[in-house]
This record gives sequence, structure tokens and C-alpha cells, in this order.
Amino acid sequence: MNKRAYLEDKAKNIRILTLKCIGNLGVGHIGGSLSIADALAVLYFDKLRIDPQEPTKRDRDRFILSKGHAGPALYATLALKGFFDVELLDTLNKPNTTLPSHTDKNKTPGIDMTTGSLGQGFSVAVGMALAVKLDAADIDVYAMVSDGESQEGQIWEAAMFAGNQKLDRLIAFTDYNKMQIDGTTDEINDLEPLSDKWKAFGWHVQSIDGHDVLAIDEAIERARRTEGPSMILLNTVKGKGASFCEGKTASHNMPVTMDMVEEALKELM
Ligand SMILES: Cc1ncc(C[n+]2csc(CCOP(=O)(O)OP(=O)(O)O)c2C)c(N)n1
Ligand SMILES: [Mg+2]
Repeated sequence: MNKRAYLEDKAKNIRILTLKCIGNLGVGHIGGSLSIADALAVLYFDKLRIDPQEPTKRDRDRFILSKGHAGPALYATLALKGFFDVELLDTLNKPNTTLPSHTDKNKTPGIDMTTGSLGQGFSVAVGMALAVKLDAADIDVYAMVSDGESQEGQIWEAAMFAGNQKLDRLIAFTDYNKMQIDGTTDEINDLEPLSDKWKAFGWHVQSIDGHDVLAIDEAIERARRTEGPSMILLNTVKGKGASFCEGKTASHNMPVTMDMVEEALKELM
């Protein structure tokens, strides 16, 4: 199997498990989970130097899901990678689960930061990348930010600091699905010109198709070669891969029945 087919297969399986676990619960952040499946596939099945047997190893790459509400997609990825059994996904957000709807580093092996309060995870990623620089450690720090989240002032405080500190080992993504809770980002608080904003804060910026696994792969390699922090704008579609929610603002946090999941699985297969 070539690299594209391998990574696309991983992304498909991330989508399948994400749909199943949210369908099993009956409600969830399906839109923003499906939009990052391709980036998660590339990160976890090609880039991150991590060991599912040793999730807290000091010298490992870090991934911070700053848009913590997309926890289900990351749990699906971690299960596929072998951090825990796939069956555990059925406990998503149920009483006493180790898989809360928003990611929690104290509950789930493989989660590098507790997130959910938008803006905060990205600041932690910047702090980690500063520590990496001070220690001259061989660690890459990745962060996934969402577009609605990018309206938080905290994002830009951290962006300014990362640019000024020239944090080479920091690679961030924006899941640019152009939708947030109440509508589209352009009607609520437009981010454009987003590339220029990140450049002005001292970041190397790329804007790519966020559903093209090889484009994501190549963008990460370019980001690793460049000096200073890197932002990769992933042009995505909210709810990508399941027609009941694809491209719909209502997909943000919606009821999902097993019938809807069955239909979506047929489309994906
Ligand atoms: C500080 C903070 N304010 C509000 C919320 C509630 N909230 C959860 S997701 C979300 C916005 C979702 O839009 P976006 O950031 O674009 O996420 P995505 O489209 O990737 O799902 C909001 C306002 C929150 N989690 N944290
Ligand atoms: Mg969004």
C-alpha cells in the first residue's frame, strides 16, 4: 500500500470509530471531530515519535488538541494507535469514563494536555515549545487550534510570544472549517486575512487542503525545516465524510443516532 492509501485508510478508520462512539452516546461534537481526521491520521501514523506502551516518556513529541471538544476524534486515533482498547470508546462521556467529551491528561493515556476552555491549550503548547528550546531537547510540539477558537485573545498573546522567541519546534494547525457554534466565522467575527495575521506575528505560514493527507504530510516536513514557529492552515469542511453533518453549522454538537451512523458508514466504505 502506498503512503497516500495507507494514511487515507487510517483517516477513514478514525472517522468510522468517531461516528460509532458519538452515535453510541447519542450526541456530540461530530462536525469538528470529523474535520480533523486527516490531520490526526498523518500526525499519529507518520509523524509523532510516541510509544503507546510508554505514553508519558519524557522524550516524546507532544500533540495538544487545543480544540478539546473534538476529543472523540483523538480518542478514536489513540485507540487505533494502541494506547487503549477500541471497546473503551463505547464509554465516551459516560459516568466514570476515562474518555470525557473534552480531553483530560489526567484521565486518558496519550492525552498530553487537558483542554476544552478554548485558547488555553495553544498557550500550553507554546510553553512546552519554550521548554524544549531551553533544554535543547529533540522534541516537536504540535497543536491543533480551531477557527472559532482563534477569536480568543489568548491565542494571539501566545502567538506573539512564540514568534518573538522563535520557537522552532512548534508546529500549529488551524482547523479552518469556517464554522463555529452559532454560524460561520465570517458572519460572526471574520478571521481574514488569517495568513497575514500569523505572518505578522512572526510565524511561517502555509495554507493547504486539510483533507489531503499527502499535502498535510509535506506541509509538516516544510514546517520542520523552517526557522521559527509554523502555522499550517488546514482548509477543511466541518463534518467531512458524513452527509448528515458535512458542511452544516448544526454539526457542531448535535444528536447522532445509530441509524445516522449506519448511513454514514455506508458512505465511507
Ligand atoms: C473559552 C471558551 N468559550 C466558549 C466555549 C464553548 N465552545 C465550545 S466549542 C466552541 C466554538 C466552536 O467553534 P470552533 O472553535 O470553530 O470549533 P470547530 O469548528 O473546530 O468545532 C465554543 C464557543 C469553550 N469551550 N471555551
Ligand atoms: Mg470551526
